[in-house]
Amino acid sequence: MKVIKQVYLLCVLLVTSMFSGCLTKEQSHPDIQPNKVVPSPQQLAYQQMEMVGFIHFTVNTFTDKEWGYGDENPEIFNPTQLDVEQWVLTAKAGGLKELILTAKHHDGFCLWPSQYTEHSVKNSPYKKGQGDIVREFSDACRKHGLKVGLYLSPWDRNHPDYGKPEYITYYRNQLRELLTNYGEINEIWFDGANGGDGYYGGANESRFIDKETYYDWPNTIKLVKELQPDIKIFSDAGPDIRWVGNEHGFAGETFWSPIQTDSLVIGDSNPEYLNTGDPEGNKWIIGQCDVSIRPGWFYHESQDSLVKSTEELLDIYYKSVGRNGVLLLNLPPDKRGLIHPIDSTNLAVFKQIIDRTFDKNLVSNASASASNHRFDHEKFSPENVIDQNDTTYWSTDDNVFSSEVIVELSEESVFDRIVISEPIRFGQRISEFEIQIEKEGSWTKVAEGTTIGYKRILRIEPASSSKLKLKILDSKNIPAISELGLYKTTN
Ligand code: FUL
Ligand code: CA
Repeated sequence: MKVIKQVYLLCVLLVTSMFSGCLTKEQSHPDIQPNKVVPSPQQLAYQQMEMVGFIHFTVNTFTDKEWGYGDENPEIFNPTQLDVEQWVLTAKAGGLKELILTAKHHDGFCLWPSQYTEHSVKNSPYKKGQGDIVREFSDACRKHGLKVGLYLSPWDRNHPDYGKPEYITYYRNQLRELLTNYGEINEIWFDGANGGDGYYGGANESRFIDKETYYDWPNTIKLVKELQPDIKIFSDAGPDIRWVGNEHGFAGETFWSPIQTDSLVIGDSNPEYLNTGDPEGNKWIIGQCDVSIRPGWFYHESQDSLVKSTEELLDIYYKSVGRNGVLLLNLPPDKRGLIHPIDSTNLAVFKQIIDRTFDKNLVSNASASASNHRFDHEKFSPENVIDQNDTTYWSTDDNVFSSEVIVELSEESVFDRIVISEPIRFGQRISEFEIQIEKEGSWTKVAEGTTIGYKRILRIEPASSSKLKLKILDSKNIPAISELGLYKTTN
């Protein structure tokens, strides 16, 4: 009897140990507890695009204006060499993963033959009134693997009903057209500029609306999501993507993705607040840094000498993508319907420099250690920050909010760019950090910062060392780092 019991116990032990051996890392060590506010999978995919583009094109291109009054004769819209593939290929060569077209700007002129207005391409000489630029654009984007975004200005200086409830019906009818007839739309852009003087069907007057109530945004947002469940909605206040409070393409040095949306009104937000975000925010809303490659959003020949240089574009990149934002760069086609060669050249060279800079991560063959690592388990090992895999991460034991990771390179190397990422699927956590390098046996601080988020890129003077220390000084939750990369710019 005793022997049987012993054999039985042995079997039980064997089976349990066999099973625990089979347990995946996942089951034995669950991931860290996410923050209350995290991005949706759609937002995560959007953030990973890093750079997207804008195409501002309408009657303004032909009148040399930035804001059309709404009284333009559709016959002036006559791009003789329009080539949407040229736009898309230019954007693609520049590393942009999505393009957003101004289907309708404040002048109310529609680039598609909307059935609800005569103020559109159907009354222009373009393709003898048979053209549909939204169709051409969305087809070309998809053909070349870019996501499609559309801008539909809420303010309409042409429409006679602007300011009355009837206009909201008109606006929603147009949204319905755009979001049902053109396939999958990845982003819709709601501009905050609203109300003022305009043509308004011949009334030629000023009309002002109540920003809080006029558009009934909650129902418009509901309609958009019904029509396109995975779409991301941009406005200054979200709900999926937000403005960063300026049109220079600069996110704040401190930049939290969450913001407090309870009392936010679309079209009436506080730029300073949007520029830093809020660690206590109740919603994750991606920061999108919009900027034009030229001084204006629309093409003006007089600005051909003022196209942003590759150096300016690089600075914008570091202040947007490098600060946990997504860069939205505008490329305005000219009267022919083509992006000017100065713009496309500067953009392409910018992208080549980015690619060259971030081609070789100096941490390959490095090793990493940390002052604390969660459960001393490999799932949270400091080695995970140098494995060049976004999904693996280092983290600390519960209640350890400050800690440090040391990366030791296989040989002394020169670097001037440091890239750090948090695994933001668990939320944004780190609020203060510094970087030190070892030089002749002692540590020197070379960079410091507050937030990290999806990606933080630090530009430093070229430094030569074989050891680097990332010190997390403060964090809103136990810290986690998915990647740390070191690079050297080249000429
Ligand atoms: C602003 C608009 O008024 C500009 O014309 C442009 O479209 C820019 C992206 O947003 O609010
Ligand atoms: Ca990793």
